[in-house]
Amino acid sequence: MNLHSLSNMAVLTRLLVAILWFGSLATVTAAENTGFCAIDKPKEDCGDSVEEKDTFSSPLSVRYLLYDVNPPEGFNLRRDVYMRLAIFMHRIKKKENWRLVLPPWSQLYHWQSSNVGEQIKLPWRMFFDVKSLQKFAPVIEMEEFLGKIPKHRPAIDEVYILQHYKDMWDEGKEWQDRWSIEACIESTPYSKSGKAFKGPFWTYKNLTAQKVECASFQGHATLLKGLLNQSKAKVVMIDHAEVALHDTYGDHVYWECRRSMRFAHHLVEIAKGFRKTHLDSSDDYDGINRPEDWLEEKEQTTRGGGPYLAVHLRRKDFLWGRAKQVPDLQFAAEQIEEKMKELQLRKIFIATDAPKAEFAELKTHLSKFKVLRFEPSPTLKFEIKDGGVAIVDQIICSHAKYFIGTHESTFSFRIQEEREIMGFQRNTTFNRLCGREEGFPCTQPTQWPIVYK
Ligand SMILES: Nc1nc2c(ncn2[C@@H]2O[C@H](COP(=O)(O)OP(=O)(O)OP(=O)(O)O)[C@@H](O)[C@H]2O)c(=O)[nH]1
Ligand SMILES: *[C@@H]1O[C@H](CO)[C@@H](O)[C@H](O)[C@H]1NC(C)=O
Ligand SMILES: *[C@@H]1O[C@H](CO)[C@@H](O)[C@H](O)[C@H]1NC(C)=O
Ligand SMILES: *[C@@H]1O[C@H](CO)[C@@H](O)[C@H](O)[C@H]1NC(C)=O
Repeated sequence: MNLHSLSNMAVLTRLLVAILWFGSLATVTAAENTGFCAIDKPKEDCGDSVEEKDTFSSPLSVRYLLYDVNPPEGFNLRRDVYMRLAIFMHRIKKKENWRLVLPPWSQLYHWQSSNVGEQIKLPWRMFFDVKSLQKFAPVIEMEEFLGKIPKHRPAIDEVYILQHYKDMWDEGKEWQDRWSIEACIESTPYSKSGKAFKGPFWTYKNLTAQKVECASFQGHATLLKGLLNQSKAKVVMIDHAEVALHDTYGDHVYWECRRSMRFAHHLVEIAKGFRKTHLDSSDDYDGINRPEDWLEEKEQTTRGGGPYLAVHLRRKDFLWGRAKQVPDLQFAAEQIEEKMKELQLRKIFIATDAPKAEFAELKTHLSKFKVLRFEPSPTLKFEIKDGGVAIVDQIICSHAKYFIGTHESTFSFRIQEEREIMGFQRNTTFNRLCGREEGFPCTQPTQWPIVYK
């Protein structure tokens, strides 16, 4: 990466990040009112005066749904769990006054950089455009929720830890939607301390809950309605929310929710800068047309894309977790070279969690081509953190003429979805590298086509 553009980019990003941080509270509060608007109504019609008069105990006032996910899950699986709950909230938002509180990002297993400051309690606006999310479901950031709770009570009334039924895998057991409050099957990280329960709570040490119970659960996110109905609590938290399944995977509501998950502007701008400087790519040249507002998106076909091949090369834990389907560097390079010749391209963009030495080795196998990786300056990396770097990688991959992912990586899946939204031809999107044992060619990923209403 050339130094001049790097420092320009760093300055630009610092500015953007500063705006983001200092403007944050105002932005979230202003945006909140749109949370309960019907999507088709003009903004002025939906000022939510109930919320403004809200005292915490008033019966008219809103209820809050908090959630957390199995700790080892990665960022991109967590995005999927968000969708299940957001779609549930979307379905009930006209009838019930819930807010879904966005769980801050804390201590993800894959976020291992040591020189980027503490990676805990990171708000969603560092990664996503929260206003855009709010056009689909009534979501708010954790800090806004925290600002509303009176200090004299435990912040959370009731925690329900979802667990699978013990007999779920029993033979002959028919699948049916069901849930029930039951004894916890496994030990939980919650413990009583005085009158209240302490727990992980996204690393907020001062948060407590009044009640913690386990709920055996088998079914779709909408089944949570029953659980919420039997409770009068104002603040309910669902832990292990990943146990609840998608209502319908891949229908038009799924895709509306997915389209509302626009990335934070500052990350899109960083990716734009990189594409322009290093890959001769911009939406104009590449024939990519994406309205500012996801509500205005329509079905489209893109034949363009940036003049580069993008590869998501997942390494680290996938090397033993998916040993058969993940290629060694030499074999990955062979597959990439073959595709480069076919497509007659000169530049390769690699998104990877590989350490520097592995990337350097890969480059030696591909010396005929220009091989690039997004490497932010220390200052920029400090600001956007591991999560931001990964998103910039995803944005750059999603704009390429041709994309090759890694077998069963949710990181790759999210890129494929992004490309579906932009309307790329499916044979340029649903591709993956083959493991050496499988040989080349190998079974390619299932296609999940985008659906509009
Ligand atoms: N910057 C960057 N980070 C990556 C890349 N691939 C993986 N990572 C990191 O590793 C994490 C992988 O976890 P997920 O996002 O859940 O995706 P996954 O590949 O399905 O991995 P598992 O959750 O472990 O199954 C990402 O969130 C990133 O933090 C990459 O290409 N670039
Ligand atoms: C807990 O601490 C956070 C800061 O870490 C603060 O924003 C919040 O208001 C506190 N909440 C309560 C209930 O004291
Ligand atoms: C939840 O309660 C509401 C009204 O209190 C009722 O209309 C609805 O049918 C209930 N839903 C479930 C799933 O129990
Ligand atoms: C994808 O398929 C279309 C026809 O369905 C074909 O015209 C096009 O060349 C293919 N693209 C690639 C990169 O294979």
